[in-house]
Amino acid sequence: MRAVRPVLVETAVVPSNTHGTLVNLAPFASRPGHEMPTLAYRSGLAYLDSDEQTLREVRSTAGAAQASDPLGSPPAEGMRWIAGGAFLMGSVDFYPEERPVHRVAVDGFWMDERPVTAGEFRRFVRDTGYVSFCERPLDPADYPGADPEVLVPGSLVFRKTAGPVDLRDFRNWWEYVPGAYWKRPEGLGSTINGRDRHPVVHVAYQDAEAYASWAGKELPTEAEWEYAARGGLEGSVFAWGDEHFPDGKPMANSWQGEFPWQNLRLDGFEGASPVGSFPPNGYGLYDMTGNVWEWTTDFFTPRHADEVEKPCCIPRNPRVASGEESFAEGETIPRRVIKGGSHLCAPNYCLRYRPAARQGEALDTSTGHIGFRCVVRAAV
Ligand SMILES: [Ca+2]
Ligand SMILES: [Cu+2]
Repeated sequence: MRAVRPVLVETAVVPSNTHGTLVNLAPFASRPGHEMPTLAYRSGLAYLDSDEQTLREVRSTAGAAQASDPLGSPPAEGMRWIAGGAFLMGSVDFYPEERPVHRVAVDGFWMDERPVTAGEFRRFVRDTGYVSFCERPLDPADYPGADPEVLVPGSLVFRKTAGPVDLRDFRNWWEYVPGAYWKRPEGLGSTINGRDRHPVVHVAYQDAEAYASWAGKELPTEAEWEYAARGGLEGSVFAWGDEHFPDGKPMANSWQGEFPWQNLRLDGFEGASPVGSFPPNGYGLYDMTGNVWEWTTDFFTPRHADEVEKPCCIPRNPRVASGEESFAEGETIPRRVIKGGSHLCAPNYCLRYRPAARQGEALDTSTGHIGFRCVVRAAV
């Protein structure tokens, strides 16, 4: 595996995109980015960004990943052994919530090579009769002041706009669609026919958990997810290195063009793509970035833990188990971390198809671009 030097971008630029122009990163530090709508907007609450924080920049090197043998054969088909090791988690070059860079160690684990697909989720539902979160009626008590009309089962569906819109208001492109759920991704009348190999979407956190436990698996922590997504490349911008489109080749399903109206599809896909449509990362994992966001078990925090100075004290298998810091301003539903960005992430709006990128997503919220994959931890 080729190691790439960490890019500590002083000049605030990323490698050239396919048009050969440089994308200035300075605006990203202050942009809200791909803020996820949450159900709170039903009650008319304005979404407010937390202020950018002045965060300490920590630059240090992590210990090299220690290779270790997988313990036995894969616990299920389509899983990869990710040998444990230490790595630099986070980034100082993009959004404030990715800071500071700090060393973290994780033990080895098995990870799904691909996001869970709609076909796999269908098997789970057939086997268990599971009713997903967004198919269930909503309790008006949980949404004080909400219009009863929107308190019907449904999910958030992306609608491409006819032209440029105000990027500060996600309601310009997200629509709450009654009847939308994993099997009807665009609402009544839509189906997943022909999309069995697409990642399952419109899954809330508890749906991902329910699937994982049915499969005898678990959801990854944010640290495990990011370590795996980096594929052994220390400090790289993307899961495959530092070039946006190496040799002009798209490496993930993102959005090229001006979001949310102009989708140039240079990667071949207008929306989600069948899992495994792009090359795997250094650990043999597909679609870690782009395509759909993936749930992790950690509660969201507006920033990472500080770097510890002493190597003895590097956090091992860290978890954020308390939701206290996770709330978006003015909201009452805790948020967990989602990773990897999606096919809706575009440089003009949200450059989050990167291992370090992270966002909080409310536990009661599902959308057409969030899915998940599972892990199995080695028995200790
Ligand atoms: Ca695309
Ligand atoms: Cu995004």
